[in-house]
Amino acid sequence: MTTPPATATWHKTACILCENNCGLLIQLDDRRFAKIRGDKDHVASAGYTCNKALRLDHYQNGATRLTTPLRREPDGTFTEIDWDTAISEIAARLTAIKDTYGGDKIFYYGGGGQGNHLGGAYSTALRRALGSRYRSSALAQEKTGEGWVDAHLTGGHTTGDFEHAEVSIFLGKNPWQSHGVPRARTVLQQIAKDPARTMIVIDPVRTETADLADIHLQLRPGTDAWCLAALLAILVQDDLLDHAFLTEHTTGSDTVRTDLAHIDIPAYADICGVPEDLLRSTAHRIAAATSVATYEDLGVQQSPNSTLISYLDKLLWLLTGNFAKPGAMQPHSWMAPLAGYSREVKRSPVTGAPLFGGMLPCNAIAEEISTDHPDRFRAMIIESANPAHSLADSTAFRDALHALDLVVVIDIARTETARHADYVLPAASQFEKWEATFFNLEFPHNTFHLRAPVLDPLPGTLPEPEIYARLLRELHAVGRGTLTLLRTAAKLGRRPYAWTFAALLATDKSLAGLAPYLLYETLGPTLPDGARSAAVLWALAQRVAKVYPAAMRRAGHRDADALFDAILTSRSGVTFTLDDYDNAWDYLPHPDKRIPLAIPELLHALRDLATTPATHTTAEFPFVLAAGERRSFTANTIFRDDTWRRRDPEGALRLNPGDATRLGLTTGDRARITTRRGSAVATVETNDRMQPGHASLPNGLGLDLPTGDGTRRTGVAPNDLTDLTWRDAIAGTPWHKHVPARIEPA
Ligand SMILES: Nc1nc2c(c(=O)[nH]1)N[C@H]1C(S)=C(S)[C@@H](COP(=O)(O)OP(=O)(O)OC[C@H]3O[C@@H](n4cnc5c(=O)[nH]c(N)nc54)[C@H](O)[C@@H]3O)O[C@H]1N2
Ligand SMILES: Nc1nc2c(c(=O)[nH]1)N[C@H]1C(S)=C(S)[C@@H](COP(=O)(O)OP(=O)(O)OC[C@H]3O[C@@H](n4cnc5c(=O)[nH]c(N)nc54)[C@H](O)[C@@H]3O)O[C@H]1N2
Ligand code: SF4
Ligand SMILES: [Mo]
Repeated sequence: MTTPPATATWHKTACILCENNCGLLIQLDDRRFAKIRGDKDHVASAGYTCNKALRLDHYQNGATRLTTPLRREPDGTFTEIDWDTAISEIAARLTAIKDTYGGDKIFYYGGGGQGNHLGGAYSTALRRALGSRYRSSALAQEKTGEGWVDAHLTGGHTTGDFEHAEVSIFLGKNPWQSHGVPRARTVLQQIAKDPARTMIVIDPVRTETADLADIHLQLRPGTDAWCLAALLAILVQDDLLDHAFLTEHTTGSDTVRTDLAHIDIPAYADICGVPEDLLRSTAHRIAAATSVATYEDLGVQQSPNSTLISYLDKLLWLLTGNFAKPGAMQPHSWMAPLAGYSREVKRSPVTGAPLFGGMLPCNAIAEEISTDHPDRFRAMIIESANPAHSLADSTAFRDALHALDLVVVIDIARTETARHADYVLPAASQFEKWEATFFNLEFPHNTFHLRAPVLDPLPGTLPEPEIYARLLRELHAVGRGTLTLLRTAAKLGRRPYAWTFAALLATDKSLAGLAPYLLYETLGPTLPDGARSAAVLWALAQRVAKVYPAAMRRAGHRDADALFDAILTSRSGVTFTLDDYDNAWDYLPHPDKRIPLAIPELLHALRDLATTPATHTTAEFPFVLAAGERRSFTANTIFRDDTWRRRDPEGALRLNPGDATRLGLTTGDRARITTRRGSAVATVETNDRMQPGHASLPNGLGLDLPTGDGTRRTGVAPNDLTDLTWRDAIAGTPWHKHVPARIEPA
């Protein structure tokens, strides 16, 4: 790599590896990323990055980038075809499926990863044109249970104010490695240094975050429900509740208290393996704090009883009055909500699985396809996701893909999923197009960052908004007259455009769902710097102005157009809403502005806990395997290049030293892991962070990367080991962190 000249430009962009999307500056050397550093001007990250962002050249210039559409032939091989052929054939086949079976048999998966949600915002128009009704994404294997609980309680997602919290609780969350909390390592170190503040980590593993904690509840894996129920019972039985808050701001607290009053605390302490004294002192510390913030993540959301746990987590801060004040939990605005928040739940057509947040549980997808039920899905469009690797039971999912009449994959690389597609459409990378995420989850100031391209698209690739637009053009989704009218209005200015747009939608309701496409085709071309893909943000800015008018004005935006212009021109992101802690109440959808605490189904599950099995291992499968841990060199399957890893290149199987000795294994040995569903071989790392009986494998390894004549795999693909039936009884979210397994020398 040659050193770029001193005058080389720093391009403003953001990291695409986790939801924090830290602002970055990148210097190019031709198409390579020569230098990467944090963007100090960035509205959210202010210069912060972690170790992973500096390796992004391995994403941009990875060896498996696609540069032409591919079509699978009857003999299984792929032919390179041109874009026009690909678009017309796909449109024809989608139309045939729609006409034969109904558009609702076309299932959509993905629509965005950790860095790219702009394309997904246009996918809704294609789905509308096709009559596609069902969809899912990775959210339906982590956050949908929590979202349903939120829908009942605060009506939407809440976020913790860890910068100011006196007590911070991380429940099945290792922010030192996985982030989620903005500028996580800085914030964690500040908490650890301050003797007045307390960090509580609830995790079976002594994680890097636990190393910084004041209190580590190192429970037995999968027993969080009992642990949290015991903490809540102590709050109730020792009368540590915030009665003023409960009376003024909630309903149903008596019902909840009655259930918690009966809990046998010593028995539950015993089940979760945490000393009762420690649970008691922890509950008292929480109750004494002026503010408490919590973050629950995969350790509980991908473990048994996850929806119940989400409820108990939220009761912990609600019963202690930790809402709508500095350092506590807050609702927040959205540029675009990532999921629906509804208490009412529709069901899937074949298995009747609950569509929490409007999404099919990931573990149910294969079952909705691999059946002869007349309502089975017939086609799947997959964008920005690698479900053949990331969904439970990869074999079952691959079989499901083969049972479909049509699979279209839109990706930058020839992924494990793309290999099973009928058509693969090559997307421009996230640094080659206008991009943004809707991970805008903060309060009191919430930010949004539209990123300009750092370089031109790799020849042969297209941004997703253009791919969706080409399909919609081919489908003749919108009449030419409508488009001409809007184009003319766009030339006259934003005002006339807004009026025309509103008038058209009012006269033809069927156009509403196609709005992103209309905007792309008509407003898009008028936007500066080729920012055509940003057109949909104009509608989202209107939404922000309508739903959060005061918060938007406090953030300095006069109206929707002013916000839209600020988004278009601010290369380090904008604050789009600014609130005060009191404004949190404005976000509650309930007419009485009180939080209804009692959720009957979940109180039922709480009562059942006394008899719910807490152990899922057997003599045959005696270990609990956490299949998919976040480590310093994991990033889902975004990097398709093993050389990005500076450490742990094979993604070791971590084992407690005592277990390893007993099995005759030591660091560097090869061990076979067997589950009810599959088997794999990994390299062992003995690690005293693990407790006996618990083992972990990292997330995102086991990719099949091309060699000259075939593929090569490093590490274990975790979903070779998982099973569709290991899922939450309520939300259907998987038990990836709780896979009964056998381990033996290989
Ligand atoms: N480095 C890195 N960062 C990432 C990602 C990545 O791939 N790599 N992925 C991003 C994504 S998509 C997500 S969703 C987040 C996830 O972020 P996290 O949820 O923080 O990630 P995990 O490591 O999967 O799980 C968190 C913790 O759960 C613990 N755990 C396992 N079993 C149990 C249990 O029974 N109870 C409890 N209480 N804890 C348990 C594990 O020991 C682990 O420390 O990370 C994001 N950030
Ligand atoms: N066993 C187990 N399974 C898990 C987990 C676990 O902990 N254990 N974690 C789960 C979680 S929390 C998550 S979030 C999922 C993540 O799994 P997925 O949702 O499948 O997403 P990623 O692995 O992030 O893959 C993103 C895909 O987007 C592609 N891509 C990157 N940039 C672009 C672009 O600009 N355009 C397009 N079209 N494509 C692009 C990448 O090549 C890749 O194929 O995995 C889940 N699966
Ligand atoms: S914290 Fe997340 S977004 Fe920020 S640099 Fe690290 S991986 Fe990228
Ligand atoms: Mo995730």
